[in-house]
Amino acid sequence: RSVPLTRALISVSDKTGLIDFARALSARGVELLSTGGTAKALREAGMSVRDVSEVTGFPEMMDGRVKTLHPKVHGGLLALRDNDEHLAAMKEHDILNIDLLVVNLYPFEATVAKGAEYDDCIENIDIGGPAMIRAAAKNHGFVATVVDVEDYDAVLKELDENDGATTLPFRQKLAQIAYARTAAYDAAVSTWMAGAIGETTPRRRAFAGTIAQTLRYGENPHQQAAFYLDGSNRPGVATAKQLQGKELSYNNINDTDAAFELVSEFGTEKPAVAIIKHANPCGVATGETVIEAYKRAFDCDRTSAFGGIIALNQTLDAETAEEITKIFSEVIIAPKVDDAAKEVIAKKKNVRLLETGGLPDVYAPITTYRQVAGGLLVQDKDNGIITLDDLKVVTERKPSEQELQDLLFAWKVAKHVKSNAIIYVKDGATVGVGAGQMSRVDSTRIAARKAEDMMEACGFDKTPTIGSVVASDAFFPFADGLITAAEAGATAIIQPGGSMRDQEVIDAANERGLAMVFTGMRHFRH
Ligand code: 93A
Repeated sequence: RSVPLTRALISVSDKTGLIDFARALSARGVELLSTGGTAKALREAGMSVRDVSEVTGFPEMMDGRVKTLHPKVHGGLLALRDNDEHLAAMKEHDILNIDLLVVNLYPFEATVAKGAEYDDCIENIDIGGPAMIRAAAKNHGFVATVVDVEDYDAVLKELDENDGATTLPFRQKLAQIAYARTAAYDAAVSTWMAGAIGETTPRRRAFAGTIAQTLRYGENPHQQAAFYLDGSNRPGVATAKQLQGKELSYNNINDTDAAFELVSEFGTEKPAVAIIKHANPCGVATGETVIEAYKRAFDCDRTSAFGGIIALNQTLDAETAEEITKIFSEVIIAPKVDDAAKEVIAKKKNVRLLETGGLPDVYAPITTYRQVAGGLLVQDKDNGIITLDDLKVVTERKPSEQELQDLLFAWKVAKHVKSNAIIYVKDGATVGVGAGQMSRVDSTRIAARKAEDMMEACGFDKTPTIGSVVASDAFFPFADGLITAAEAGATAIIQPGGSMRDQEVIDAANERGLAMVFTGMRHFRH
């Protein structure tokens, strides 16, 4: 069904491309109706346009809160052009048909993103715009709805190909886009409000996203993919400035996020570095200097670090950049990169370098989503914190001061490792990471074996796990995992506790002189 385009209502906050588009519509004989600011812009460009207020017979009022909310507008958008009663109502009430609606909404997401005050955000919730969009999109049998500047050209093309009319498939496509926009808009409002009033229950949250980038492909080259921003402006891969290198891929974004979220756990008190492969850390370390932290993280698993993603919690300096670029890395992300470091990295054209401007508040309430067939799993982000006071010593021997510090370090890392997660740590650096195994004892073995490999590769005089501490993301169901850790040289263990066989595990620790603490909290990550 083709509908000739005779009249358009244009009401846009983002006036990009407006003049050219409106002029092209005018040139095709389309009458233009507009709201205040839009009409003004069009008149200034020398176009003739009718004010919506003239059509409705009502002035725009209440600071513009009421501009288009009027039966003359909504009747013109909603009337079925093939329904005699609708046509009679139009005639009786002097309602003009509107065949094209061009609206882009008050910039709510941008207002939130720039950190505006509560009242300013509220004022930027568009009411009339979404109402018109929903009305026009519902009536796509007759009305075309444009909500995106990027679709202006497609409208002109459609008109040219159809003798000044729009076709039903075209209007359907636009209607689908229109509802996606109003849904995302309201989700953004709801998400912002949740944050503004401190509502952390994820039960009634909607996904809000605006597209940031169409990705070349997804996890694999045969999958299509895109990257959406949630509007929270959280420092990290989504908001970082890319200083150099190729476009980020789907996997890069996923891994870079894992890396930066992990390293952000360490604040900025002491330099920390995390190296990530396939969303799991293959080395995490603190150090007195950034380069020291990097070297120690690298030594955890030099083999896996190749082609990894490196995250820093502090400024990347030239010395560290030199060290990092000795091997190939996919991405480097840091709060800041100093000029000398930029020059060093510039020599490696393929390395993607990201600057975030800061660290996120890692304990801010955030909702996470995971799709399952036929549904969506929604939960609070794992923001569990364990401090010294929460630890319960369950063995005869108490951990030493150094062991305690390392246990807490290992526990922090464990939260970011896929289950079953086992992390060996010594002096503020991981020395073995066992991730993603179906059996906990396998994770314990793998991490220890990798550490042995590193003894040879790095020329250490003994296996790095000797004298280390171990974190387990969930309880040891049997003593075998703990025994394996003890055999690898571990001296202390941190784990949630809560197994039916806790006593067996505690006995095994005592027999071997290990110290063990329970957290009472687990960190599954799947
Ligand atoms: O405050 S509103 O929710 N009330 C309305 O009745 C209304 N009608 C259109 N905002 C309203 N609009 C919005 O005004 C449009 O969605 C558009 O973003 C903006 C355009 O205003 P102007 O033409 O004055 O620049």
